[in-house]
Amino acid sequence: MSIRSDPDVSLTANGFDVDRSAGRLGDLESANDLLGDPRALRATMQERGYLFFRKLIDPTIVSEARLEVLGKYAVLGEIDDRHPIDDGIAGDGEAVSAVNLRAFSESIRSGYWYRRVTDGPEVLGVAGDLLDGVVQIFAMRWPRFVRPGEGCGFHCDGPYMNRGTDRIFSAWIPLGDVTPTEGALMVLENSHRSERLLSGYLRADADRDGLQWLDDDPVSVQEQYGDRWLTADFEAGDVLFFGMHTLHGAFDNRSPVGRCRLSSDTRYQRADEPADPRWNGADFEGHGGSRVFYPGLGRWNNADFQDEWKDVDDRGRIVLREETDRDRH
Ligand SMILES: O=C(O)CCC(=O)C(=O)O
Repeated sequence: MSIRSDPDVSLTANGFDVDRSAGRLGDLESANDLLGDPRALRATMQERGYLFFRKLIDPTIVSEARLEVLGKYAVLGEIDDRHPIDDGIAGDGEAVSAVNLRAFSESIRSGYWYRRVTDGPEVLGVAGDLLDGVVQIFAMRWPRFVRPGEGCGFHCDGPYMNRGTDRIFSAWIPLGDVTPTEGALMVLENSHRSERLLSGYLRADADRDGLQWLDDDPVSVQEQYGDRWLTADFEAGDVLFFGMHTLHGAFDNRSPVGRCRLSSDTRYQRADEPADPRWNGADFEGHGGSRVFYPGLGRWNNADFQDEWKDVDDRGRIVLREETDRDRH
């Protein structure tokens, strides 16, 4: 494949090596030539299970969003501002346990430039073409700050999003350049056609059925559900859309310079179809309880590393769970 990732830094996902050979790892194919042709966009999404656009959004808009978000993480010490903030170099995160994480997380999701990216005409336009009607974005938005050493398990979005309709598309948007060694997204080619997923996992409801990540091992996932892993050297302005049945995850962030990966995932559906109450409405319920979306910080060696949602008290401050046997190993 053509990714620029440093050949000396091995690519891993969830700590497992990812095989770089041509039969195992390939490039996402650009769909830029289909922009403005809704029928072709729909047909190609059905065929590929994803649509990848280079520079769908003006990179200067994405850069504004990046600075807006990283500046807020710097306040928590999560970014080391002895380097330029835009470099996204990880800090010690000392303030995380002391602040109101609920208010912090809301401030990221409601930021002007962040919303300009996720709710802008470029992304809504493609979503509208894909869904052939007026679309709305899910009220919940998932900005992700992924520190060196962190990643994301393999899953499909369907079981997490489908209590309203299953006609939903996710958009994964890098907020800045993101190479595979820095934790780029990876989608499994042809997984959206996997009978095995369609007849089992994809019928589940993540919350009612207590789903964990489907798997951690990129090779075993590949052998069971699809073909090559597909990825890219993502650049500011790029957008990757995929459907609820497309299996995906992320490379571990192994940045040799300690750079954090910043990205966003958001979901879009038709405005005239029922919406999943977990993520929609004024006071959406999420995964229940008093929790805040704040993935990562595995070095705290806490069960929350397995979980992207942190328990918080009534002032929004993190409540760490008891360390479990599993965390210790
Ligand atoms: O960015 C990531 O690490 C995971 C994103 C994801 O799972 C999604 O977009 O559904």
